[in-house]
Amino acid sequence: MKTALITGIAGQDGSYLAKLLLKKNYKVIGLDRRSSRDDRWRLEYLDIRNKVTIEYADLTEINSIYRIFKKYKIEEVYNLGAQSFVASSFLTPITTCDVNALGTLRILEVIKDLDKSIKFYQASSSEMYGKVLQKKQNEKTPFNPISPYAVSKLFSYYITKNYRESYDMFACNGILFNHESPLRGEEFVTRKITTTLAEISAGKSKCLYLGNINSKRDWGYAGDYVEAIWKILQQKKPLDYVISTGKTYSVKEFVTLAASFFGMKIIWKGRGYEEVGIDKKSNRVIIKIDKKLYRPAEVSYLVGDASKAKRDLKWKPKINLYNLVKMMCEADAKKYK
Ligand code: NDP
Ligand code: GDR
Repeated sequence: MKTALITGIAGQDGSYLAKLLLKKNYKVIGLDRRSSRDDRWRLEYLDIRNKVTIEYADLTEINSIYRIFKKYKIEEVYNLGAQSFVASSFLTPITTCDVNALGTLRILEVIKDLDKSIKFYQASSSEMYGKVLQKKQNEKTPFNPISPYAVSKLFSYYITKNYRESYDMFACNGILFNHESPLRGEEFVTRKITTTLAEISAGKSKCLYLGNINSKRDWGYAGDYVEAIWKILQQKKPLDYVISTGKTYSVKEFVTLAASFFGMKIIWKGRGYEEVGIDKKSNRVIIKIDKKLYRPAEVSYLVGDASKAKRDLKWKPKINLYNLVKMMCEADAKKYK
């Protein structure tokens, strides 16, 4: 039985990955920080709350990380813990970098010090491409980050590569494009859309306020993406991989599709901040733009080329956007049935 450590186990990806590793007969240790709220709802949703071992620690405190590595014979580390909300990184750039950039370095230092045979996975992000320099982004595309979050992730990307090359460590980056699920945090746009439309449809809310609805993203399903994460650490050589669907859609297209699952047909009228979405059946404005939800710098277009993952990992996404949105809308609608 292998032992794996997942940082950020209470998050969306941490929970799905824990479920996958348990299925593969791993002993799963989860690094989680203490919270006054019970934030283990995702582990409960997947029915694995009592099947993983939770250790309290914080990525900003190296001693707490050391303690876990000394207590268990860890063989694989999946570093998923992060301040993961891009918009917040403009408000708390220093904390974001402490957790997302230095947090990675702290783990790598502990591994280098204790046992260099431990395999390490870093959760890198398509946000690192930022204001994109190539139409479809792959492992060779130059990075051009435009948020504190993206800069913090770029540090981690390079420090992971640097430890691999300098110390012969099995350290890899997965450059994952956006991936969603019913377990996605409600602050991210997809889940904000599906939860608010469920509320509107149940008469609990009147309007969905959004920022830049023309942004385009390559959205996949988190359950598919954690399989790729695991596969990256099972290869013979430590390498970096782009994980994506290869298709891109605007936030507006996501809203229109999600609304259809609630029996609404959206007609878009106006331009810029004045643009609204009207539900044709009720003839009510149910989508409005809120200027405050725009970011100081906007990543307006992302689409990934995962050919390398397809070739080496034999990985491809199983769930398309239609089925992903359907799954999320059905899960959120259930609350009001
Ligand atoms: P989530 O925000 O759902 O999960 C992140 C987890 O990290 C949370 O459980 C959070 O804990 C924990 N965390 C935050 N700060 C600390 C800290 N100081 N010490 C220890 N743990 C901490 O993110 P996802 O599951 O969606 O993403 C997983 C990783 O993948 C992240 O690193 C993210 O940046 C990256 N990524 C995600 C993509 C996506 O589309 N989902 C795409 C590309 C990369 P708490 O609950 O207490 O806040
Ligand atoms: P992103 O995800 O920034 O791509 O980062 P998010 O869902 O927050 O935004 C996607 C796009 O939608 C636009 N948008 C809004 N976003 C939010 N959150 N709320 C709104 O009301 C809104 N209106 C429009 C945004 O401007 C953006 O263009 C996610 C995170 O999971 C990161 O951790 C990860 O690294 C990247 O995906 C890949």
